[in-house]
Formats: sequence, C-alpha cells, structure tokens
Amino acid sequence: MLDKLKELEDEARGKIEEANSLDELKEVKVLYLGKKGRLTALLRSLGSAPPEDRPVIGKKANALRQELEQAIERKEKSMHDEQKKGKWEQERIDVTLPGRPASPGQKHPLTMINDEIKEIFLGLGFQVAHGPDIESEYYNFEALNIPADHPARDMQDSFYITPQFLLRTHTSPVQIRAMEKRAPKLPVRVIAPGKVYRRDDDATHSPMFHQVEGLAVDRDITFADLKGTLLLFAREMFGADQKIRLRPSFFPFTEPSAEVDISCIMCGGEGCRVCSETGWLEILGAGMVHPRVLQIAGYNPREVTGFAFGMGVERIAMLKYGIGDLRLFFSNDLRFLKQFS
Ligand code: 2NL
Repeated sequence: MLDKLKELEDEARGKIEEANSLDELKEVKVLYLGKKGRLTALLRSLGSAPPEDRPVIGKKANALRQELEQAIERKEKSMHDEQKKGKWEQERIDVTLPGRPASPGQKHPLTMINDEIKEIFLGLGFQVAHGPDIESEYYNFEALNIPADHPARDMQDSFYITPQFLLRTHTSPVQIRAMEKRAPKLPVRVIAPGKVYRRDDDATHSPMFHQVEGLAVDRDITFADLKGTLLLFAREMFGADQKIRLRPSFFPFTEPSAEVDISCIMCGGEGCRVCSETGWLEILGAGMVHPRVLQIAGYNPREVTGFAFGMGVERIAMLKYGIGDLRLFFSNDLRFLKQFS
C-alpha cells in the first residue's frame, strides 16, 4: 500500500506540473482529492491493510493530501498572476503614439449666414429681438394689417395649433412686440431672426425656414434711409461693388412696398442662367411701415415713420454658396455640411 501511495504521489505531481490551465488544474484536483478521488479512495481502503501498518500509511496519506492541496493552490495562484500580467501586456498604452485628432464640429451654413446678417445690422445700431414660434392670429396677422380674407390666413397656407394660434409665418410679430414694449420711446431699431413656418415643400420651399426682418422707427425716417441701409447690407454681404434695384411691390404691412434685387453675383449683371438673363437676383422685400401698423403698435403715425424689410436666410445662403436645393440644409448630410468648414 505504501508503494501504491508513492505511485499516486508521483503521478499527481506530474499532472499538476503538466496542467496548462485553471480548468485542467481543477480536473487534477478532482481526480486525486475529490470525493471519489484516488487518494480519497486509498484512505477509505485503509481498513484492508494490516493493523500494524495502518497508522504509518494513514499519516503518510494525510500528509500527501495536504501537500497536493498546497501544490495545486500554489500553481493556481501563479496562473492567476500570469493571466493578469497577460492582460496588462495587451492593454498597455503606447504613450508615444500620435494622438487622434479631435473632431469638434462646426457651425451650420445657415447659422453662419444668420450670424453674418446679424453682425451687419448690429454694426448699424440695430438690436436683436426674439419672440415665440407659436403666435396668436392677432400678432401674426391683425397687427400687421393682414385682412381676414388674405390667403396666408387660410389653414391651407399656415400651420394652425388652435383656431386662434398658429406657427408664425414671418418674424414680423417679433417686431410688433418690440414696438409695443418700447412705445412711445424712439428710436426703434431691431432685427428679428428666427424660424418661420409655411405649408410649402419643394426644392426652393421648406415648411420651416429662417427669416431675418429689420425695423427702424423714428422721426423723419425716409425711403432714402431704407435704400441706404439695404445698399450697405448688400455690399457687406455680397461685395463692395454690389448694386441694388428696387421694384414696386405690395405687402399689407408696408406702403409703399418694394422687392429688392442685387446685381447677379454669378455674372455681375451681364445676364446668365442663374439670374435668368436679367442681371438681377431678388433677395428681400421691404417698404415704409404702414401707418395703421405703427398706430396699432403704439406710435403716432403723424409724428413718426419707419422702414421695414424681410429676407429669407436660406435664399441668401443658396445665392452666396451656389446651392441648388434648399433641402440640403435640413438633411444632415455631412458630405454637404463639411464643405463649409
Ligand atoms: C419678404 C418680405 C417684409 C416686412 C417684411 C415688416 C414688419 C413690421 C412692419 C412692417 Cl412690424 N413690415 N416687415 C416688411 C416688408 C417686407 O418681408 O419677402 N420676406 C421674406
């Protein structure tokens, strides 16, 4: 039986040595020390040994059990350590590698144009005003002298939230609110940039687009002030040699009213495809504030006059950057947007 014990010991030590993984090591442990393990079995069969040999064999077998347990534990621990070290090797950071460049993003082209427009008018002493996107019929239409039978008032043309409230169709209500807040103080010089909403959807119309409106009210404001302001704007925005042209037009909230063109930025006025051979591009609408609108907003139209204008930011951006389809501004295509960095 002592021989058998020696044999078992050599065998077990050999297997512990050879074990290549924690799983294999566990198998070895079960094989020799488990409930049905070989050393366990040997200890159980001690009864069949001669009585005088039993104490010696028993003692040796128990000592071997302890030794094997310790040997397995030692190997387990060293395997754990190796594994950890392996992970460290794999995950070690090479601090000498060049860093990955950050991608911080950039302004949207419409934001760039919007900022440019704002800067030009801030330079002329205008203040920036804001107002709600959801407006009452009163501020969006009534106060602007837009009659009840005007097509813009129709559900087909505007987005109504309730019978009295709708998504603003222009930023003019912001200007009305600005006058109300200041009246009767003078002068009023505000611009109102922001989103506006109309039931339109094609290559040149989006149901949501951006507008900048401007308003100046004071004693003795004339049509010449309007022309001078717009000419300066055109030159700052499109170049120092820009010309402007005003054509008679109609808006319910201005009288007289005009459509304003700049000389074509593609051909300089010669005539080309972009300007339909006219040499001119329409960029905004403008006029002298209708006396009724001044009155409603709290100013005496016998004492003060004013000019106002409105432009579409998308249209200015399309002209300035040569963009053919307005939907590109709203489709979040990075190939398009990255061209403006
Ligand atoms: C256009 C034309 C325009 C105005 C907007 C305005 C505002 C007040 C009083 C009078 Cl409070 N007028 N705004 C005036 C003329 C034209 O916009 O074609 N916009 C894209």
